[in-house]
Amino acid sequence: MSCDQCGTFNPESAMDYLPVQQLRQLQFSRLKARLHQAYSHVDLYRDRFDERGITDESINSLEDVSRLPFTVKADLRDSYPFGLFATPMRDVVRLHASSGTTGKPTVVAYTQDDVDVWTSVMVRTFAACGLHEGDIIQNAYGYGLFTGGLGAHYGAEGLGATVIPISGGNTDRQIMVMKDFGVSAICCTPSYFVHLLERAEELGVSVRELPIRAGIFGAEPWSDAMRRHAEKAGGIKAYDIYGLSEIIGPGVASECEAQEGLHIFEDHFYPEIIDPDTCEPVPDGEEGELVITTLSKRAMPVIRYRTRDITSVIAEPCRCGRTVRRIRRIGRRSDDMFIIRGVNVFPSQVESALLEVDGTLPHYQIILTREGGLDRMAVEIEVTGDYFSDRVGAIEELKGKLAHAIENTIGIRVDLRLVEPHTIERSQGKAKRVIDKREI
Ligand code: DLL
Repeated sequence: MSCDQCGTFNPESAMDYLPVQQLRQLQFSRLKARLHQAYSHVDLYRDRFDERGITDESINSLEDVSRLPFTVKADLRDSYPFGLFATPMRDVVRLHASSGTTGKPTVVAYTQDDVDVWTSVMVRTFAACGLHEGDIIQNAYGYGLFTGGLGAHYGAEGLGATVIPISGGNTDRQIMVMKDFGVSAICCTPSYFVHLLERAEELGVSVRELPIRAGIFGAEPWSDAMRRHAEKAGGIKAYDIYGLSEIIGPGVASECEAQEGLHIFEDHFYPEIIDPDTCEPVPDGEEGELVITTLSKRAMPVIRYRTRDITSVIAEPCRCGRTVRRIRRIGRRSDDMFIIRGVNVFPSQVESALLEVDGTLPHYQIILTREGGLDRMAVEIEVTGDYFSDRVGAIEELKGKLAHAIENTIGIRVDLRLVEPHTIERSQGKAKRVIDKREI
C-alpha cells in the first residue's frame, strides 16, 4: 500500500483502498446530494428530469443512475458561459475553459470545495505514480484556461513535493531546468516529452543520465509503442493519467505502479460504460463509451456526461491493492474516428503500426484529401537522419515496410511521405495528428 521508493503512504490515498461496500454507500449518498442540488439550481437538469418524471427522490440505488438523462458537450456549449452553474457566482473561486471544436469554448467552474477535491485527486494521482514528498516535479502542462497546468500544480504542492511551474514551451529552458534543478518527475503531454528528448539529444544532454525517474503523461491518446520509446530513451517510467475539463480536469483516473489500466477515483466520479450507438450499458470488460457522473462537484455538477472516450472497465482487482476500479487506456474517442473509403480509422492505430517499424520517429501527421471524389490518405512520418545520407535504396525499403504495416492494421493503402527529423510542426500541448482537407 505504500510507495515503493520511500515506503511512505499518502493519507489522501486512503480513499483508494476503501472496502467496496463502504465505497458504494459513499457514492450513493454523494449522488443523492448532488442530484438534489442540480435539480434545484440548474434549469437544464430540472427540465430534463421533469420531462421524464424523475425527481431526486426516484433514485434509490446507484444502478438507478442509468435512468437519468445524458449530458453532452453541446449542452455545455449551449449554456455558454454560466448556464450550468449550480452555485451563486460569489461561491465560484475559479473558471477554466476548454477549446471547443467550433466557436466558443466550454466553461467550467469550481468552488473552494471543488478545488480541494481536485487537489486531493491529483495528490492521489501522483502517489499512485510513485511520487511523494521531496520529489521535484517539473510541471510542463500549460498554465491558463487549460486545466492541466493548475490541476497538476495544486496536486504537486498538496503532495508535499517541490513544483516547478514552468508551463509548456521553451524547450531549451525545460532541458536546462530538468538538468540543473535535479528534477525527479515531469508532467506534460507524451508527445511533448518525446520532442523534449529529441531536443535534449541535440543539445548533448542525455536524459537517461539525469535523476528524472517518472513522466506523468496525459491529455491525449498515446500508444504502448510510444510509452516504450519514452521509457527507454528517457530512462523513466511513463504513467498514463486521464481527465477532462468538463468533469474536473486531470485527476479523474490514473495508472498506478502496475501500469495495467487506470484507477478511476470513483468516490468522486461515477463511471458507466455504454454502447455509443444504442446508449445501453455494456458489461465489464467490453469496450464502450465512458460516461461519468460527478459525485462531489458543487459549482458545476455534471450528470451522465458522455465523454466520447472509448474504454472498458477492468473488473479484476489490481495487484496494487486499490479497490477503486480500473479502466483500460484510452486509445481513441468515438469521434476522432475518420472514415476513408468506407473504412473506419483511428489515428492511434496508424501510430502503433508506424512505431513498430525500426527507423521511425514518433512524429507523424495524417493528411486526408479528396481527389475526383476519391478519399486519399497520406501519412507523413519522420525517420532517423541516417536514412537521408544518400541511401535511396534504404528509404524505399523502409517505405515498403511502413506501407505494409499500415495496410496490415487498417486494411487500406496510404501515400507515405518519409521526411527528415524536425519537418513536422511540434506542438507544445496536444499534438495535431489529423489534417482533414476534405470538404463535407
Ligand atoms: O486534457 C485534462 C488533462 C490534463 C488530462 C492533463 C490529463 C493530463 P481536456 O482538454 O478537456 O482536458 O481534454 C479532455 O482529452 O476527453 C480525452 O479525449 C483526452 N485525454 C485526456 N487524457 C487522456 C489520456 C484534459 N490519458 C480529453 N489518454 C478527453 C487519452 C486523453 N486521451
